[in-house]
Amino acid sequence: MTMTETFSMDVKSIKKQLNKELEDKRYTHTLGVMDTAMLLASCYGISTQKAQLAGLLHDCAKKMKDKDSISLCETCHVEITDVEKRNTFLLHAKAGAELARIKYHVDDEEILSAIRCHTTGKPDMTILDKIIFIADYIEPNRSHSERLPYLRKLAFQDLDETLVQILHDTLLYLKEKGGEIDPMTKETYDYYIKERN
Ligand code: DGI
Ligand code: FE
Ligand code: FE
Repeated sequence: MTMTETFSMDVKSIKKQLNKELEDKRYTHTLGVMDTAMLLASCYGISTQKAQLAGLLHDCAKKMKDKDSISLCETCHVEITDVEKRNTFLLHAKAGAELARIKYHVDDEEILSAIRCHTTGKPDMTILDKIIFIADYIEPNRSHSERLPYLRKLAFQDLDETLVQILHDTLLYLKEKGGEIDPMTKETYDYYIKERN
C-alpha cells in the first residue's frame, strides 16, 4: 500500500454491488460522478483514488427506505435535523456515509465527509468535498440546467466559484418549486459568497 491509498472494499466489488442495488439510471449517474470526480481530482492535485471511491459511493444509500436510513443514523449517533425529518431524501447523504463505512468498509474520513455533505454542502469544505458536490451536479449524464455547459468548463478553472454558482441555482430552484431550504444549503452559499469577497 502506498501512502495515498485508503482502505475499502475493492472498486470492482463495490461497482458490482451498486449495480445490483441501484436503478440503472442512478448507477449510470454514479459512474459519471466517479469519472468526473477523478478528472477534477487530477486537475486540482488531490488523490484520484479517494475521488473515485467518494464518487462511486456518494449515492449508495439512495435506495434505502426512510425508516432504515433513520435507524442507521440513530444507531451511528448521527444527528437528524428537523428539515431532514420533513425531507427524508436529504438523509441519503448522511446515511450514505455510514453505509460506506459499515458496508463498504471505507475508513477514510475525507471520503466519508465528501459523501456526508454532497447534497447541501457545508461551510469550509475540503477540496474533495467540493469536487464530489460539483461532480454530482455536472457529470455528463445530467441535463437539468441550461447552465451546465458553462458550469462544466468553470469547474476545471475555479472550484469555489463553481460551488457558489451551483448553490445559487439550487436555492433559486428550491424557491421556485417551493422546496424547503435546508439551513445548511443557505449557510454554505453565504459562507462561499463571503469567501469570494
Ligand atoms: O442524489 P442526487 O439526485 O444525485 O443529487 P443530490 O444528492 O445533490 O440531491 C439533489 C437534490 O437535492 C436537488 O433536487 C436539490 C436538492 N437539494 C439540495 N439542497 C436542498 C435540496 N432540497 C431541499 N429540500 N433543501 C435543500 O436545502
Ligand atoms: Fe445524492
Ligand atoms: Fe448523486
